[in-house]
Amino acid sequence: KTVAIIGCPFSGGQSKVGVDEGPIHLVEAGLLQQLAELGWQVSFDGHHQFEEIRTEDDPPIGKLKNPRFVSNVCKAVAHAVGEHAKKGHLPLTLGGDHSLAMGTISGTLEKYSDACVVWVDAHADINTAETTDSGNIHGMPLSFLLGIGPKVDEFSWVKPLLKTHRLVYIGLRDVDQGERRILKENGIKAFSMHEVDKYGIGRVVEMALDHVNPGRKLPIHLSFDIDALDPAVAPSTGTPVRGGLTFREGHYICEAVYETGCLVAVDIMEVNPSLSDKESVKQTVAVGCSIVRSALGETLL
Ligand code: DIR
Ligand code: MN
Ligand code: MN
Ligand code: MN
Repeated sequence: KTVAIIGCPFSGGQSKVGVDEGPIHLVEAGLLQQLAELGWQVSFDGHHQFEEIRTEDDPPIGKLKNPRFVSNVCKAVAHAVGEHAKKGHLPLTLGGDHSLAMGTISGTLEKYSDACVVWVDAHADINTAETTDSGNIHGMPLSFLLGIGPKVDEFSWVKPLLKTHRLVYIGLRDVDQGERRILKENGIKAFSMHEVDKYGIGRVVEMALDHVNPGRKLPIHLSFDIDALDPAVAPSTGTPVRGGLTFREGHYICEAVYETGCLVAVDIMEVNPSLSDKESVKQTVAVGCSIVRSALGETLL
């Protein structure tokens, strides 16, 4: 079994500097050796260099910020993920901001057209070019993947191959009005922190998987935004929201997804080492590594 590391130092999908340093810190913290110790063959040929495909002039399209740069980067990432997946490797994408998931999930769907997505996040990341307040594309990747909202020429390469019933959320607690409407109108299943409190994480993960993957036969793409975790657990991230997943709840989700045997791709996103003090950064990077280890089979016993 081979895990292909796709390091994506990219921050163009949101406005805070530093999230592009996330993948560098995760690798420097020893993530690759840790995965090797779990028995994985680790393939890594260096972080992607996206500056080369930055467009000179990238004015907003409507409200969308850095649209050409985000599009070019995600297209390159889709290709990288797709190629690794076709070799039978498990692509592990290190972000970078969550707009990158437009690329990673497109890549996964190239190889596994029936893949489902488990999206772990404080946010729904399903705004459209119309509903977005911020214009930050990291709040929008799912609308493009699902084909919801107005078409944007620049993103025409993103095929709307993801079906609403193949997407499930865990951890939501900061969902915009427009996003609430989209979730409702499209019948998209979401387990917010309210459901985590009500049912406990064990039942929530079981219900989430029953929804997107009833027979546990479909490939699973796990997209994990570190801000799903409580800010006390993972403080160094661009848009922290209190009332998040505990350390164990976050790890449990990953362990349970790994146990299905269906996992084909993982994203770990939004670790921003330039936010908050040195200890907090160290803690957040360490949690990012351990979340990934749980998703790739680390057990407690
Ligand atoms: C907000 C924040 N919903 C937006 N989204 C974030 O900008 O669309 N996603 N922070 O991770
Ligand atoms: Mn590679
Ligand atoms: Mn996100
Ligand atoms: Mn988020």
